Amino acid sequence: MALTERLEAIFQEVIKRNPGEAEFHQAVKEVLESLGPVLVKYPEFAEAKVIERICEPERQLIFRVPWQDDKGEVQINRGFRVQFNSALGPYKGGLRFHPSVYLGIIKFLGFEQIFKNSLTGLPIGGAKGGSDFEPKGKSDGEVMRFCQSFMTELWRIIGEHTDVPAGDIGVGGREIGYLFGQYKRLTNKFEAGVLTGKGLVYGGSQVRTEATGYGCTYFVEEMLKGKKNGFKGKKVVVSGSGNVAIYTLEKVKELGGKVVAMSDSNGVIVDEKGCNVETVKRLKEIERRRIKDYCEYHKHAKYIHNGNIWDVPCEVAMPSATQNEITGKDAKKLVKNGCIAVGEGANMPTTPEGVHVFLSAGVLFGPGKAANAGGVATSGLEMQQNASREAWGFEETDAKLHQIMKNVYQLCSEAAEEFGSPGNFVVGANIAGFIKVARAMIAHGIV
Ligand code: NDP
Ligand code: 2IT
Repeated sequence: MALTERLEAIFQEVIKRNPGEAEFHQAVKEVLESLGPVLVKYPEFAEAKVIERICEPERQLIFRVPWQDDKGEVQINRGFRVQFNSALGPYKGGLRFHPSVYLGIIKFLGFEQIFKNSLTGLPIGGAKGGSDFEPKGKSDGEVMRFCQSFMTELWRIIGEHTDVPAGDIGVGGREIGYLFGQYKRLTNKFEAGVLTGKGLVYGGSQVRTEATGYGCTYFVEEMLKGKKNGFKGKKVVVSGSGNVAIYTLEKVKELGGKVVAMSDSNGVIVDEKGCNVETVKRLKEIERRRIKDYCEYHKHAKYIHNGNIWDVPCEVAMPSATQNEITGKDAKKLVKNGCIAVGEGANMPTTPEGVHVFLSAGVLFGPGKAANAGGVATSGLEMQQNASREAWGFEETDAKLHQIMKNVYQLCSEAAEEFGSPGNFVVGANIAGFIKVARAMIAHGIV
């Protein structure tokens, strides 16, 4: 979609002010492309320069993270926290540890987080952080020392009412534990609500581990239901084999679908009988091994080194690894092979060309900021439990997550309809997420 003159000018300014941050530019452009009709209906948003303000993070911290490896050698990484928007509540969003991390990645994730968090209906603002640290191949001791050093800077700007980090790529239960331990030590406070994704024994919430994958599957189920369809008997491809992918696999299977392929950054496994949940969990969550090793336990499965997972035919695609993993070419291939629905478990996994291919072909397309909102939503539920010193049961928490995902779908669907793009959940998610934040920002005055 073309941008109106005003939105184009805003976008050009964003490029100028944030040179070299391609992923951030991409995420901003996608949102701005949806906002034309919003500015027509609400000229007060333009007048108060809400969009210009929303594109500028409220605060950005970049810091040195020195640590010592097992050989005693000093290592230096770079840490980030971008506190993007606090109109709806304390800054909230994950930490990513991956060698590809730089400011542009953290800003794209933080920007998307604003609208995603708004869609959950919970009182949380948007943020993201992380480091170019590579956790793969590191010992527990190295990861712990890194996390302690990272928190030794980060603790100054976070807090249960200020900014509440959680996990993302490379940051799971182990890392959150080390980060929490160091925060507690530095502040001399057991402030459970400062981080989410904690272990169940020290203030974590049931279902947080499962939440993003379960939530994404619930979202796709809603899209399919809208077409009088469902997961039953569907072939599904889930990229990645980390936290989001594993619990997508588990829930898809529960709903009667069959996940025939998964991956990691080295290759793809294809199991036409349906990927085995227990094997993937053991390999990835406990033993921290590669997806290729799946074939040791399931001899009929195939491993394709450096394969392209989107070549595997499926009816539902659930990209759950990383940004820009589905290109325009991949999307065409998926459509040709009979794909009818896409649920983005990852953040921005489809390139703009890919999104265009899916939408033009009438594929049901659940964009990340809606489809993967279940993770942060359950983080919001963890914050509620911490604030009231309660611990809800699994079923109760899962029911709340399920209801939130239905609401997110409804919000996207209604906004798409109201603003003239029925069935386009990209437009729906951007508009519904934006309007609430914009109203709060206007209420707060020029801040
Ligand atoms: P994990 O670290 O648990 O798993 C990431 C998976 O994706 C691994 O299989 C990894 O393979 C693969 N992957 C990561 N980067 C790349 C890359 N550059 N190229 C190919 N494969 C890659 O992370 P999560 O499952 O938590 O996150 C996956 C996605 O979901 C991310 O986009 C994240 O932002 C998003 N997300 C996560 C949420 C959460 O609650 N955890 C919530 C909402 C969204 P390898 O091991 O080889 O690196
Ligand atoms: O992208 C995301 O929404 C997350 N990584 C989860 C953030 C959170 O605060 O739970």
